[in-house]
Amino acid sequence: MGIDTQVAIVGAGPAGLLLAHLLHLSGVESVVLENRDEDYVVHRVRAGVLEQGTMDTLREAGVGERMDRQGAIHEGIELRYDGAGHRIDFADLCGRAIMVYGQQEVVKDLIERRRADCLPLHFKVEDVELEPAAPRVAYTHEGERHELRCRAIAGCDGFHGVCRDSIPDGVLTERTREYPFGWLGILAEVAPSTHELIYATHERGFALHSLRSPELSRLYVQVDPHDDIENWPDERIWEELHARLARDDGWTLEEGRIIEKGITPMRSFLVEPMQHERLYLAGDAAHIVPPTGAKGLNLAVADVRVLADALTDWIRRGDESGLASYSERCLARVWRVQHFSWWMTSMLHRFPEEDEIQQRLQRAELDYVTSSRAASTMLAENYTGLPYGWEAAG
Ligand code: FAS
Ligand code: PHB
Repeated sequence: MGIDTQVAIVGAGPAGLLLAHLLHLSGVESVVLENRDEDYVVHRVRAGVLEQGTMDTLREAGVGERMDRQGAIHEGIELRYDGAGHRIDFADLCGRAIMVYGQQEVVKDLIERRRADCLPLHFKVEDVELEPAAPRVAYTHEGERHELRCRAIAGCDGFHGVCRDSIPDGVLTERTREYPFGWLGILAEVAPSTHELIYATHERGFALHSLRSPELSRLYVQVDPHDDIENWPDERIWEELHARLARDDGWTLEEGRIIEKGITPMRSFLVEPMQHERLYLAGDAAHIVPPTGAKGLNLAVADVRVLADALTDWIRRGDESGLASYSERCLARVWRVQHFSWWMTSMLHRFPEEDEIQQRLQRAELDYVTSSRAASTMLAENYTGLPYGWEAAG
């Protein structure tokens, strides 16, 4: 039976687009299918922090030039509580850094490269159906029904996609934890009031001051996950940010016009395994982490690095061992990142049902992390991202 492409990739987020590009660099053909239109995909405001490994991956793949020109290298973050700031110095503690560069910019760079390479990327596809065993993907595009016969399918369609759900019941084990809070995120037209990210915990709740550019600030406050954004006029958002980010030395937060705001629920989620037949899940299609550790996008990159190598070894060299161990290799990192994201979230958020002991335990953890080199090194090396292959180091 003939095939129409070697790999069918469902989803044009960071996972799908980067996978397509890495496969192309290895001489493996793919078709990317996205159900939204391009404008939606390139304007969705999401992650903002790239780990050292993600930076290196984009540079090595030849799609990091604008990131290096427009992104900002950060060598630390601040933890803020009780009116005092405590810097976690990544460069000193682990010799690595992060890059602040919006996820939508990464997606734009990857789409631009896909176009420049004249490779198939279809937006606004509908009714995607897949058969992991065939393998084939059927979809409707511009009013016509199509079928893609392929060697493998990459499910990169995010948490709400169709790929994970196309796996029969009983194959996957789902692990999930819902948190009793969400994040209200804003994008504000104001120069950031800080040069580095500030993670603040306060009796009123968590707050984060992140950045997007010299003119754009990205900020978050912890809210009830079922709250409605209509209950949050701009004035109320700024009031909470001022209170939760306050520092005793007179530091001030500058306000600006809010051009985007929304509430995101918070969960830890993953499936085991991350594959079935010739369908391989990557990124949010396979796992979700609370954004406190700035890991979601970076974990997607780590998955597709493994998947691109494994698919190339099989398709180009007939070596299927990488695909056979795909889930096991990815899940070692996924569980480490799940733990780190849970740990950062638990240390910095207020829990509705928490008691005095819980609060004192949190404070003890924060005091230790901000005073012990060993404890702050653990935070630094996880936040900047453990080296690829760490999981195999044993
Ligand atoms: P994505 O969800 O990005 O991409 C999946 C793509 O598949 C989408 O374009 C979708 O339209 C498409 N798709 C879905 N169903 C389809 C179908 N049936 N057919 C075809 N295409 C389909 N992570 C961080 O590290 N820091 C953050 O601050 C942060 N903030 C976030 C805020 C929000 C509101 C959300 C939802 C997530 C946030 N994340 C954050 C996590 C986020 O960045 C993800 O980890 C990252 O987008 C993962 O990339 P993908 O796996 O490619 O999934
Ligand atoms: C962001 O800039 O959007 C961001 C940064 C750090 C996080 C989460 C989100 O932990």
